[in-house]
Amino acid sequence: MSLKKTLTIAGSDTSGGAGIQADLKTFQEHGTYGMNALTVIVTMDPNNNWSHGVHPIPVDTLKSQMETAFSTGIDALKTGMLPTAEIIQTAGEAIAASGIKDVVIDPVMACKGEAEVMFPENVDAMIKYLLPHAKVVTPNLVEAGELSRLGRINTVEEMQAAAEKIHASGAQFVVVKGGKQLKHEKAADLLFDGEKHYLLTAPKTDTNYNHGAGCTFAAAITANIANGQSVKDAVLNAKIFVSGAIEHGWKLNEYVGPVMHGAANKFPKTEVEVLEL
Ligand code: PXL
Repeated sequence: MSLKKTLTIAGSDTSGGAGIQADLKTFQEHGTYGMNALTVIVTMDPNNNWSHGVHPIPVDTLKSQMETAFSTGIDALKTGMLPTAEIIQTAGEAIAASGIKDVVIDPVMACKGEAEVMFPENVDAMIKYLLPHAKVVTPNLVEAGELSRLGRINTVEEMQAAAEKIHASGAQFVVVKGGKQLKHEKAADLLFDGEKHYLLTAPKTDTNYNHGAGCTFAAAITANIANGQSVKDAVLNAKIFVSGAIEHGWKLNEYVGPVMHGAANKFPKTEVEVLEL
């Protein structure tokens, strides 16, 4: 028996909830074979409020990892935290040269709870080197505002406008995640396929234990596509998966509560509604 091969080009979250840890756990839950090319190691200081240390991996080491992984014949890949413009360019060029089409870009710009340091050159590099190769891109509201150059996004209408601009930069499908900031009675995400907009809604979970939700969502989309689902089904099923993970989020310590990555496969499934706008 063989398995679909899924790759994450992303950072290590030493605390285990986000980054490659979330991706590999999520790949496993979806029955795909997970591999990774590491871009950065993120540590957390227990003596200084869990503040994050960011330790990029040398570009040549990243290139060697991607060469290893690509040589095996990857079915689908995702990207996560790419800490510098040089690493974004390196990853984007390698993905383009690989010819892999099922590419999910999670345009991570900052970790939740950390000051939102936005390096303008990273945003420029994502637009130039990643979006043209994205089958799916999954920005949150802040990231969608940056990638679309529209600035602050607060409403579903603004999510639609941002999705259209990001699509025009080359991403085939755009998923704008409403998250907690969106003023909506449901947990709402927008899917734009280049023609139609769909709003995906699930009941809101009142929790702070949602660390790693974005990575888990994008990894589930990647695995679903590798398993042969259409992008629309992949996104819908990934939302069901991540909603379960968030509902069962838990307290790791006084600083962080990760999602429970495998919850959707253990507990009753969350209902997600799809509305064409
Ligand atoms: O949640 C965004 C994220 C992605 N990747 C890595 C992280 C984080 C946040 O902590 O550490 C490696």
